[in-house]
Amino acid sequence: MSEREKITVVMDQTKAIRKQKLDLWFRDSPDLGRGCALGIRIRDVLCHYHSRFQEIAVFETDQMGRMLVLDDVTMLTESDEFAYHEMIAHVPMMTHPNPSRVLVIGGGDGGTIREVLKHPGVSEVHLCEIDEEVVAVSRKFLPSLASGFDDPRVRCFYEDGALFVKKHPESYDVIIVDSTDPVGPGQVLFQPPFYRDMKRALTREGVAVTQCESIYFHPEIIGKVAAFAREIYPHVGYYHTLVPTYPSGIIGFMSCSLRHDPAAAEGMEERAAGLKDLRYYTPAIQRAAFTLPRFCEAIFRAK
Ligand code: SPD
Repeated sequence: MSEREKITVVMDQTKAIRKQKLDLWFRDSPDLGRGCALGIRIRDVLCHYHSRFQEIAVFETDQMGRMLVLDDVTMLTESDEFAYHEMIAHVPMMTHPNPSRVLVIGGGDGGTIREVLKHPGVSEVHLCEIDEEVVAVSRKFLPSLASGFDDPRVRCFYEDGALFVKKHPESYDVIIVDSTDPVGPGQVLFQPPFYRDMKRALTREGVAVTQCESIYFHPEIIGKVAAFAREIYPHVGYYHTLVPTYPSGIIGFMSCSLRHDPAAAEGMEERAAGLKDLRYYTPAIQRAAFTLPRFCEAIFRAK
């Protein structure tokens, strides 16, 4: 049976489930959530199948809009994705004084690209996503996220992100790693060699930002990444955003900058005034997001 035929079978099964009008709940994987898992009520299964790389599902939730799930892990819901995508994109974009060439690794749903394209100086955005199917699913079921894929400045590469950065020295002003969690193939994106390769792929005033989990559930990961990142980059900081449908309701990012301090970048107010349709990001939030609670400061600074 071909991949496409298998998808059709699964779609038929999900249609049968719909007809039964069951009380369906999606429960996030508890593996990376200290045994806690958020439940979200599902109204409909819009798509569910295995790509070459992972299990992909899109649900219509009861009250949180559509939801993208990869390998049982919540990637986004339409109701709160803005808080994640605005913060992963605008913080590095504002830290660099004039970002033009941008690389997004992962992020096949398109939410990060949508935000990057709001910056008028951007000339090229490269998306390196290992799984072409994530882009296809997003185009079909999540049009409010996928709007940037048709922009002429965007070019998609369906490759391994860790190998891609190695091949592009001194190429990008900003690199954004919008990855899944450090399990399976995503693990290399949380390791020192990848951080060193990203540094080589940045231009002189370059800024890289990586998805770096929750201060409540993943202190070991954050502490480990911060420790090796500080040996590679002159300015390293950890900042967070509030996303109710992620485990613990909070998710953070490691910011690695070659020249500029993201908590003290200049000219942000004027540039932010020109960005359309912001719902979460403000320059004041950018500065404040780097201020960590006492217990987290200790994790971040630990060797
Ligand atoms: N624990 C899940 C983290 C998921 C982060 N990436 C989400 C992709 C949204 N563009």
